Amino acid sequence: LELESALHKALERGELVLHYQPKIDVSTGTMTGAEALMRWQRGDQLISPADFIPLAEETGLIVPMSYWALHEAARQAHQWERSLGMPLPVAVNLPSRMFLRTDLIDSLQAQLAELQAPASCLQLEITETGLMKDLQNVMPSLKRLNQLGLEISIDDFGTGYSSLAYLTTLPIGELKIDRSFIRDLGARPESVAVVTAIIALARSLGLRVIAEGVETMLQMEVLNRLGCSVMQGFLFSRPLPAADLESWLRQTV
Ligand code: G
Ligand code: G
Ligand code: MN
Ligand code: NA
Repeated sequence: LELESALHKALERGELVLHYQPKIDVSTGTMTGAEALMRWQRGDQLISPADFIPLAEETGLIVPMSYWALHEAARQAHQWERSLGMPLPVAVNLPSRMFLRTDLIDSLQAQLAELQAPASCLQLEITETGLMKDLQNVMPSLKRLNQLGLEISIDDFGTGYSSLAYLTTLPIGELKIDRSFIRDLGARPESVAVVTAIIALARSLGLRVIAEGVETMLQMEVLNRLGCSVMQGFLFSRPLPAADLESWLRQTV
């Protein structure tokens, strides 16, 4: 209960921050976007979302926190688009319950209008498990978001028992291969098989594919050889504060 009220205050006081992890296309050496990952700056402590997102979900605080994250990510993406002279979409992680809210579309539209930002500056990540748990109810919302111009990405793909038949009807743009398969790429032939299958699936459905959790050159090379050139992971950069990502970008890409 103490943590709950502290988290509530954190949101009001602006103690939540977004860090950004770049998505890299290794075939062109360019940054194609970034994923926003939330942290709680509590005094001089930086608290991981693993330690407060579950509580936020339980208490419903995740709703205002998600709206805050969407606004902040859109603001930052729009600023990068103007300062870098190219679109740099920022992906926000949303729990499936956000897609069930009747106010999601209107709120997003209002936020984008206020920022004068295009819908394409945001990408929305929903986990495969969250999506499949509530597919029928989430679907109309995905359709409207897609019509608005927001790309949907399925996070942790390969862990959540997707109905492949449904996948063909979903208005999604990207599959994000779960980190567990990337981690074992050099060691387990089974992981190579799963990753190969996901890449083929994405290709045949006309979806983009990205690998997350890339930590080694070997993983990068295997992925690139298998046909997945867009990647995210500690090999390239940890999630960074916006200003640090800008310095990283100037030095690296
Ligand atoms: O960045 P890190 O590895 O610490 O994130 C841990 C977990 O918290 C990941 O599963 C990530 O998806 C989740 N997470 C990070 N930021 C957000 C957020 O803004 N909203 C939600 N719902 N989850 C987040
Ligand atoms: O659940 P989601 O996929 O959104 O979680 C992203 C989480 O993965 C973040 O907490 C981020 O810090 C973490 N992450 C990003 N890149 C790597 C990586 O290369 N290795 C590991 N172990 N974690 C990573
Ligand atoms: Mn994610
Ligand atoms: Na993930």
